[in-house]
Amino acid sequence: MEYFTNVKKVKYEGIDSKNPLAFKIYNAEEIIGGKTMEEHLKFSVAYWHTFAEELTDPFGSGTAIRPWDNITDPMEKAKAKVEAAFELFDKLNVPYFAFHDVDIAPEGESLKETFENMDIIVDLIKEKMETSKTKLLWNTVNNFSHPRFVHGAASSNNADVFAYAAAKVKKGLEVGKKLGSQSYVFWGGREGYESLLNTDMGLEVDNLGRFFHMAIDYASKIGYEGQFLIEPKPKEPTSHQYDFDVATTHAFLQKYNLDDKLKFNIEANHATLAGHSFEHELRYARINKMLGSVDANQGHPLLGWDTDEFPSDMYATTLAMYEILKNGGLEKGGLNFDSKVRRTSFEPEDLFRAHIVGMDSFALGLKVAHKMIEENVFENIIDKRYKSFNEGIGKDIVEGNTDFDKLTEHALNLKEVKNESGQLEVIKGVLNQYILQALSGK
Ligand code: XUL
Ligand code: CO
Repeated sequence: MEYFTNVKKVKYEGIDSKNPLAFKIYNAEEIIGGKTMEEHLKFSVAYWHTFAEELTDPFGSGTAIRPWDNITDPMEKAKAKVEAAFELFDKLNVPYFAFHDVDIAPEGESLKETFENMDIIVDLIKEKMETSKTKLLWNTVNNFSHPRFVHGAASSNNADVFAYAAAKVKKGLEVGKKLGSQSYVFWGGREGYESLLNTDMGLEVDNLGRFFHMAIDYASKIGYEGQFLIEPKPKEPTSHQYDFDVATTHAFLQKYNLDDKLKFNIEANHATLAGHSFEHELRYARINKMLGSVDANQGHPLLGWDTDEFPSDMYATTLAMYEILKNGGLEKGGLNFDSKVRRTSFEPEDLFRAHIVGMDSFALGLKVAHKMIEENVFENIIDKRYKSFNEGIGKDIVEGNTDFDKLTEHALNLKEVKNESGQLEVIKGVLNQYILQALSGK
């Protein structure tokens, strides 16, 4: 059965196309620097936003119109969504998808029944994957929505909840192994606190560390080979999440000897909620060799919450692709659209239109970033700006051949301290030029 009857296979029509159901820039087979766009970008559809999202907001109920709306039995609905999902993956020609356990199968009366429901749907997904090009980028479990997780999961005050969360992650790793997920993601959900007045922060954070170690041990026990990823987010739903941002989470991973076992899954809107730019979080992870994957979206500049918009800001996608290319790609990660259509974009076709804009925006970012790296644009600017560290006293500093006595002697002998302009406006103009050139097909 066909679910999205108004959409045919989406094609690349080029920059002058006015068809909202065609790619303007993303041309999967086009070679950029020896790899196809598809290989560079590794796009992934998020099952939750695409097949489980009803488009509610804090002030209103769901508006989404979906082809499976009239199916009432939860398991039948879940099966229909799998069929619809693989149709969408095929029509959009996306190589990956990602899900939480509860996105794909309904929870049962007991944990046992929940696992049984999941087994049925996982078997169906496995069967669909056999004839589809689309692979599982990552899977995770939702240890935050159900009321049992009201006080958290691995950082809950209730040990039974800790055990329940562990059982779900154990199952998630088994599912990941069965479907060959490239990575397994931990997003903290409610791993944080509402108030310090009733919180044993030391115990909660230690328990989180214990939880990760047990998950890693179980993965090696069953031979799961995916990359573990942790996804920082500063707040929401808690007022403070323990995995606040990359720097905070890096310190947590180092403290609990986990920094060689996990990498980061970085989400644009989480970066901005933390008061950082997307590229800041990517850079921080990259320079620490911890950049694993990306949740591609963007926030609304005027709203203070996680709006998860589809990415359309070409500056952000260019600077993100710069970091990703400098990282040598994302290995077992990819660009997962943790993005949802606006509540006002409620038609089923909007799911396609929105992914197309996101894919085109990142394809443009890839083109621009690749050309700028090939021509050493930022590298030349930065090399020149730091040239004082290549000789004389600067070289002594970076090589560890000096001390405060020698530095003071150097400073006392200086006739004047000369600085040069950083020319940031010129640099932004150069970035504009590269974006405009890429848009005009140069
Ligand atoms: C929540 C969020 C999650 C994670 C996976 O803000 O980003 O969807 O990506 O649990
Ligand atoms: Co995310």
